[in-house]
Amino acid sequence: MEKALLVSVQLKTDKHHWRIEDISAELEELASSTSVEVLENVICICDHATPNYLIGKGKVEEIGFIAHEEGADVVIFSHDLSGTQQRNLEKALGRRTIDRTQLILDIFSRRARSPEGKMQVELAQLEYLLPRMSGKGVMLSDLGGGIGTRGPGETKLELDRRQARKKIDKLKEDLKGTRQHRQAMCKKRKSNNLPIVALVGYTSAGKSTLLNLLTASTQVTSEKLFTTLDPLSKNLCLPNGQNVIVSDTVGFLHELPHHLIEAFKATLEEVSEADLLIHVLDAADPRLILHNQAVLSVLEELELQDKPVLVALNKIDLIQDRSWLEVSKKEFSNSVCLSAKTGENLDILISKVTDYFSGLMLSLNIVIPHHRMELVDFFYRQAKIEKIDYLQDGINISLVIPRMLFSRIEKDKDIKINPATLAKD
Ligand SMILES: Nc1nc2c(ncn2[C@@H]2O[C@H](COP(=O)(O)OP(=O)(O)OP(=O)(O)O)[C@@H](O)[C@H]2O)c(=O)[nH]1
Ligand SMILES: [Mg+2]
Repeated sequence: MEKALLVSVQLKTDKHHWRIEDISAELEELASSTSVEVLENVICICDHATPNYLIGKGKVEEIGFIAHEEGADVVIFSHDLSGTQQRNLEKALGRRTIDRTQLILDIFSRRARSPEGKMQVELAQLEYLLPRMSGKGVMLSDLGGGIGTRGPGETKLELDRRQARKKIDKLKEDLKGTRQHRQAMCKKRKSNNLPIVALVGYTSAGKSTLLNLLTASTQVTSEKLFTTLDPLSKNLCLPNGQNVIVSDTVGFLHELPHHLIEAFKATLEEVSEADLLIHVLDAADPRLILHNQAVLSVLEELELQDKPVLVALNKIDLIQDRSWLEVSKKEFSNSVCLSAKTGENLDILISKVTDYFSGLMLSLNIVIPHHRMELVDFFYRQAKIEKIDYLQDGINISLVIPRMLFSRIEKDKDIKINPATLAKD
């Protein structure tokens, strides 16, 4: 296992408001989510970035000394480095030096499972690396392998600039194809008229655990960051009989590297189609407010800030002082405190989701002819049937349907809607 020396950097000029303790804690979590052994985490607070080394020369020497003493194979910076800074640091420290983006890309390359996920990660890696390859076209394998030099599925990224550009074009082309396929799938679900609820939130907030609990599925969960890269959608039947699709998504992160935002915009299409977002927050994490801000800004970047949101303040089983929850509940309007692990208050979440969608429901009485029996099946799947009578001149059904289904019913010439039930609504 590679031995890593971490360097957590806070610049007074940084735009975010993360304290150095939070920056260094997150860097450790990220590093532990890949396969390195963390030796030490050096803290570095500077006024501003220097063009050659990011941090001051004296600090670089100190880090070089520690790296040597402890036998580090790689040095990982919490801050993004320019190509020049990275090359200079590597020379000065005498070992491979990578930045936060490379670390995150490394985690993503390990986790990507679906062909699309792999392509997206590889594209993001190449786009990140291209401007950093030297003019002659240094083979990446010259870096000696290890963290940050591997493509998805453990393949080595062995390319010169020209090849990298070609590969980027090819990946973009291939991704277009898979994207069209996914859009078609998404449209199909939409045409089924099933509302979509998307679980969004900071990485490790408990989205997949909540999906598993809600829909009795077996999505992989772990304390490591970015466990889920491939979105998964499952059916959930609400207590009022209505079916909805619940979608798990890739976790967000503060200052999510630009390349990844671009790469995962497509994966997050599911979120853009969603009728309701459940924002899962780890309420037991001291960085709760920072995580919330980070998620809101990613949503904004994806232009999804106007979607209706229900906040799930998760992991309350870990919170001893419950009075604190009242405070955070005030902070987050339309929220539910729950535990996806123990199931506490899951019923409240479900009833909030149900309430949300029942506002969008319509009660109707209709008559359909006997030769359209397939409609009965359809309504059993898509609506809640309250009463059904098989009469001589047709099947009389009282049912509650999602409002968005109404236009489809209205268009069907065979379905007769009892006007009295319409007037009532
Ligand atoms: N104690 C406790 N642990 C929880 C709860 N919900 C989730 N966890 C744990 O938190 C860790 C992360 O959970 P996941 O469901 O994988 O989180 P996620 O949001 O899907 O994370 P990514 O896929 O990495 O974005 C796992 O170790 C879970 O067991 C909870 O309510 N209480
Ligand atoms: Mg997950």
